[in-house]
Amino acid sequence: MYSKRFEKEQFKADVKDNVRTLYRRTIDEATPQQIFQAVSYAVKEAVIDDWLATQETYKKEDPKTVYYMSMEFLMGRALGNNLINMSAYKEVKEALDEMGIDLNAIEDQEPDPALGNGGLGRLAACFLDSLATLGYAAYGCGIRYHYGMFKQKIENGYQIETPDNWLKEGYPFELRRDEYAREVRFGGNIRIEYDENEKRNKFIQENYESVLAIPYDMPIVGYGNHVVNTLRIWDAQAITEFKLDSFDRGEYHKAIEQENLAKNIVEVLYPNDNHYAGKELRLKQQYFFISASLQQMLWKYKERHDDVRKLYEKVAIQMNDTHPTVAVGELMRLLIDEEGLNWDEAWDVTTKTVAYTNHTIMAEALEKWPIDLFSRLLPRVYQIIQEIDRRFIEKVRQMYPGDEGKVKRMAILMDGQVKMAHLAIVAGFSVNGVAKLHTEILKHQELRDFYEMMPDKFNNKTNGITQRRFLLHGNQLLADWVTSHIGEGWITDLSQMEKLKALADNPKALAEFMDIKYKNKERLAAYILEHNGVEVDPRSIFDVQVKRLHEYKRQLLNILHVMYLYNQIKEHPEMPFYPRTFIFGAKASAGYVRAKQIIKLINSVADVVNNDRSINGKLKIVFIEDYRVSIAEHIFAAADVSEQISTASKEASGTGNMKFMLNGAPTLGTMDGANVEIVEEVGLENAFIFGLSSDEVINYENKGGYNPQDIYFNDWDVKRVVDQLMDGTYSGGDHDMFRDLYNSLLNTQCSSRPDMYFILKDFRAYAEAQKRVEEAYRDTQRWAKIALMNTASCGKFTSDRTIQEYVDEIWKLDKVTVKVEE
Ligand code: 26Q
Repeated sequence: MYSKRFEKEQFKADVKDNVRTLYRRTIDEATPQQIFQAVSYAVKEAVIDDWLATQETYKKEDPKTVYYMSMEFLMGRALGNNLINMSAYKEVKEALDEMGIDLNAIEDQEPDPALGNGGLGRLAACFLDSLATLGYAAYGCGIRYHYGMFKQKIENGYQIETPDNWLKEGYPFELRRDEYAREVRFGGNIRIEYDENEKRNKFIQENYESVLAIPYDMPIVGYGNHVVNTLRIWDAQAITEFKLDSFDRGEYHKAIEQENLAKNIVEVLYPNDNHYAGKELRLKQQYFFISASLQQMLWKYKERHDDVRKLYEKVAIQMNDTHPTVAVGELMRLLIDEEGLNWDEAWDVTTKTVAYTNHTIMAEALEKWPIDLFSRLLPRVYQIIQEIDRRFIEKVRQMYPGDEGKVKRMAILMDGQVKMAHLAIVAGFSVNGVAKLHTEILKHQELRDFYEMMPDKFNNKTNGITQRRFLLHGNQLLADWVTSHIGEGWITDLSQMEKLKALADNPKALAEFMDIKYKNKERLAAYILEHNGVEVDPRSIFDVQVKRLHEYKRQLLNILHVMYLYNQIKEHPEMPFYPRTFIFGAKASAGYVRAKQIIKLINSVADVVNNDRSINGKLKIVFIEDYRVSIAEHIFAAADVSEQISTASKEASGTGNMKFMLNGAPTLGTMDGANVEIVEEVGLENAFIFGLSSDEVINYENKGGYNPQDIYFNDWDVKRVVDQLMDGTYSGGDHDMFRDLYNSLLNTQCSSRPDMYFILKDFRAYAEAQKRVEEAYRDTQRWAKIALMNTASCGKFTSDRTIQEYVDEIWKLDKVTVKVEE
């Protein structure tokens, strides 16, 4: 559009050149992967100009910078997104067309960089997109896992994990920066030595192991503004070259150990989502990237400023959940031990620099590290945390004399554990939840003591998503249609979507809108036919639940309801029933047995139902293998119904819900997380809400739960589907295959609280809400209006809005404009 660099003939020549220099081949001889690499290098070339210009501007203007610290960045593919954000997608598509190359096929050659699990990691990626697009100086800091989120295969209905070797072919959009390598030290002991010159104690780490952290930079391209920020992910390398001529046994062993440490530390992303596992290697990963990032940050700050006491004027550090919270101790260590500040000075800087985002109230997700492990691995950081804790408890006792309950509940070090959330709250100048309801629950339930003591820290930042990836790239048909009606302002100002409301009663516009949905459904149907061998009818209702598999997200409720519908159809073949396609996509953490059983159940039900000719294809069930960002973009575009059915109070926010809404799929859901705010925006008449409220759930929980037998014995439809878990209907006669799921719903002996997630309790309400969906869908006009109203009302849920709030209320960044010659 505006860029000379994507002038067609030049671009074509560049691609040919790249194929030649990279592979010594002509374009006709090149494989699709080689063409992908050649195209990507041509794009990277253009990106680098803006990248340099941006860094130049930052140097000149010295804006305040945010460091977004996260163990996860679920970026998804970069090629298409970079082209979109450089406004070069259509030019490049044309150029490649003229060479007989299909850009979509080339995009498909890129592995999904999946350096994250789910919501939290994808949120980080959306935030980076918005930060660059809004023109704020930002670094994402994370880990260059050699293996990202595992690839999921479904074999015989079961999930099989295979390694995700995303770096196998070489990743064209990263840049190794050896010149910025840093040393990170683990273990050993601390010797205290009095320094006569400085008149203070020095803390010297001895007998430690160390690794070299090497940064790789990835460009984060802002939309249409020439801003290119940096995602800096750290790789590890052994610090001493392995000396084979060393005959010193001690050194020899140490060399091997350090070699192993370096090899292991960045090997693989832990696939737990919303679940804490106290693995030593995980803590090493955390400290590794935090120490390297903070050293780098301080070094950069000191390049231009001589007083680290004023660090907070130029730097904000956001901790994405507690995973990077060791940053509190490490920043204190660097300020005291390396920069020579005294405790009070260092504490002042730290507590004005770091801020914390909480993403969950699930107890099993809270990080609590065993003190013996923590202090052995990070002896000096542990000393510092002890002192933070001592001073904090002193303050609690001052404020609440005699209330030792408070001390026990609020201490950072308690019962042999380091409670990372407490550390993050005590040190952070801001503590935020990720949706209104979630923040309220934090303030008044989970973190009540902290909220009472320091209410000013607490604030809400409702999550958002980037419309550039999830509409402009993922749903080009709808994006073009929206632009044809309201112009392209929505791309950087999603509130403009509101203008579409003028079309809500315009039959022609509604027909166009639904026609686009239909085309997207055809695209997904073709994918399903190819990958699942299942034929689905694009005229059926596409009812979709895609997200990580977790009991609280209640995929089990969904599939039990499908079983119920199947029973209904079989029993009343004449009953009017609008054809439905239930689409699932979900990875279960490798060690989460019950989640894996639910995947098996979904596939088993699919097998029976999809092959039952007697129901005339009224019901189809599809499990999309290896759900990930790239396929997600197509799924959202094709969805009619967005399943957001978590047990109320459990889903902190959800962000998939927003992606569905953007693409015109109404929410079928509980009043949980950001669903509450979605309903606020779109209106109850354009959503399908059911089930217990979060207050009701919390009340039951406080009473020790409810008795699912009351429902089981009183609702025969419920009893029937629950019994079908045990009677062999979906297991080829095997009565044990789903016994554990059955027990989880009913049996007090088998789980502390049967039906912990209120599946049976909410079943009837869910079935009724589904009935309302069917009714609404039958009325084509009415449905089209509901769908359109969802797209038209999604303005609030852009991550641009979220980031602007973080900037205004937490980070206080300066806006930057990058000028380049066109
Ligand atoms: C912790 C310790 C050890 C190993 C793994 C973990 C771990 C890893 C990932 C704990 C939690 C996570 C991920 C949490 C997550 O994705 N939370 C989701 O965050 C989204 C963005 O705010 C919300 O929309 C979702 O509601 C929330 O579930």
